[in-house]
Amino acid sequence: MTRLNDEMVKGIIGSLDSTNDMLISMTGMDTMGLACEAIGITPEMIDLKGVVVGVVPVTSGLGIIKKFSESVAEIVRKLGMEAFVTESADVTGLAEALAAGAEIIFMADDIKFVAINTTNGKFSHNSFSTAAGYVTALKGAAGGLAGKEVLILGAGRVGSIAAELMNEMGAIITVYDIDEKKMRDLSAKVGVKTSNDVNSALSSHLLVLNASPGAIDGRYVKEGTIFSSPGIPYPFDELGLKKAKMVIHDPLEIGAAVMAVQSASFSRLRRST
Ligand code: PYL
Repeated sequence: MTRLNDEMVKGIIGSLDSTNDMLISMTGMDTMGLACEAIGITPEMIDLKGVVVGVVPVTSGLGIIKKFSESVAEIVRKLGMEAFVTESADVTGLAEALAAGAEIIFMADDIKFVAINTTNGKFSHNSFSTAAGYVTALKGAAGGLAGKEVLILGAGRVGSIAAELMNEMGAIITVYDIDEKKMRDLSAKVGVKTSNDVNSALSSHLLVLNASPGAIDGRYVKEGTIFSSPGIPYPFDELGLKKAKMVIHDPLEIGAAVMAVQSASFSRLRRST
């Protein structure tokens, strides 16, 4: 998984409203609606009022990313929950969040980013949430994926989960990854087609889920392509942006919003009367 850095995170808090507007115009769903759809519920089915969320900075590995925890807290607040960032990091921060009675605790090291529901220990992963969020965004933007050709760039954790989710939706999937073995393994597991030429794959697909860290060469982008693109760093050149019909991208918001709703759903789903 590619790691965020201070530069990629610094603008998130100020751009949450424009991300929400982008999602409404491109997918027909706001951030809350998309997060709910991604886990198969409707906003009416969950009561987020009064949910207290603790975000704990973690210093392991390459250390704390400036504003990462504050950005997660703000994403959660925008969904209608209360959120705080703990004063301390690591285990001391975890103890602080638990002592404060947080119902959900977010923590991320360089490998995993989780949202733990402290009422029952169930937790949400960023890999699943990012895949589910961006697949849902693509489905919304494309008006459904059943029977449609979709190209997935990247057979890593997000790309693989996206392949499984879209396979279940009846999409006709081709996957490309620079790592042949990863591509073959995913093809064997999910039964998707593979491509060994990213540029010819790009030039023959109008629906692309980009979950890779690689750049996208605009010369091969098909006119009118819809990109649902969690991949970081931002991969598009000017020509690609000109030819694309839509580019759905954010560095953290969609994944974190799905995590927040999914982890809350482990304790806050309204009993269907
Ligand atoms: C969650 C992001 C999405 C893509 N890559 C993931 C990443 O960058 N993970 C590392 C997050 C480190 C956070 C750091 C902190 O500030 O607490 N440990």
